[in-house]
Amino acid sequence: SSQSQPPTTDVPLTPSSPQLAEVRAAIVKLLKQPDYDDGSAGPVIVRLAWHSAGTYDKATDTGGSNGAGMRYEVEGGDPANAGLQHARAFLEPIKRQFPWITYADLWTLAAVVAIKEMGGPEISWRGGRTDFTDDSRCPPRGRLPDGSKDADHLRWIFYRMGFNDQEIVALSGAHNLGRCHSDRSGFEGKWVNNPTRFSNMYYKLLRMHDWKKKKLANGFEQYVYIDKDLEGEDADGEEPEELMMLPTDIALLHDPSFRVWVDKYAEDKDLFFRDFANVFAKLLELGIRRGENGRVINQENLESGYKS
Ligand code: ZEM
Repeated sequence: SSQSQPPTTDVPLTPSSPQLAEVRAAIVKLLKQPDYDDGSAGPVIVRLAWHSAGTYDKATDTGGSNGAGMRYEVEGGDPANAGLQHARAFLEPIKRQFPWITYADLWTLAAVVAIKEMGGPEISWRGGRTDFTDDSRCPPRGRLPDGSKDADHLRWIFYRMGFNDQEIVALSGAHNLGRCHSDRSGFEGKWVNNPTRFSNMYYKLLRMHDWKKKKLANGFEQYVYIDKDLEGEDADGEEPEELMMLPTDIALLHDPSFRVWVDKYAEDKDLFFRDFANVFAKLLELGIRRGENGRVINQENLESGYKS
């Protein structure tokens, strides 16, 4: 049967539980989407999880992945979140099949499963998030990074969440995945040739090429590189692919403290995988308070009658 039984006692808390294994398997199945982008729902799902968590503000202890506030217009309608409705729509059948899992858990778990499926590291994940029942706790707009800005902006945004320079560079390695869409962010193109394969290629390309500033028809400025060997048509008759970097990606290259980590990750894939797994797990836990035995004890969880 396709309908999973709701657990009798509580939401499963550990990824090893049989219920979560079922959800994981269902997520794996839906990742392949031949008619969407580069054939995978993975990248946009990773971005959904990141934007759900990246609203965290350490000083006020607000935002973060608990609540799944992006279902509400006040957060989902933030221009920074344009396009993420596709990721939510991909995951909707899973929510219907496993009604006991919260959106907040599903979005974060799906990203972890997608990264692994795309060849990335195993990332530790813990469940127990609840969903807001109204938009009163949604974070204000404007907390997510702006790709047209510089190193100071990256520090302003990511220090607010509690990350350091090394973690900023490691997190940015997610740009191995997916692409920019001019109708979502205004930027256009992908960072690496195979955007559905998790690797450290992003750092290698960042260092390897002479990135040239390019102004798009919509006025957006990004950096591009066209592989000289691929000019005209290559041996397979494929069009040459123009790769891109955001101004914030290029900032990692030119800031001396960030650059140390770009170099390390370009040269050591295992180190990148380890550091990325750690920092992505940390991202997904921002603002989540857990009591003994791992139970989430955020106020909204207690109010929703979530048993402890
Ligand atoms: Zn991204 N990101 N991001 N990012 N990102 C885009 C796409 C993706 C920044 C940014 O402005 C943009 C992180 C950090 C930062 C992903 C994951 C993560 C796009 C293109 C932009 C403009 C959106 C579009 O047009 O569809 C900036 C400035 C960042 C600061 C460092 C972090 C951290 C991420 C996860 C750990 C992913 C997977 C994508 C590809 C999405 C897709 O639909 O293919």
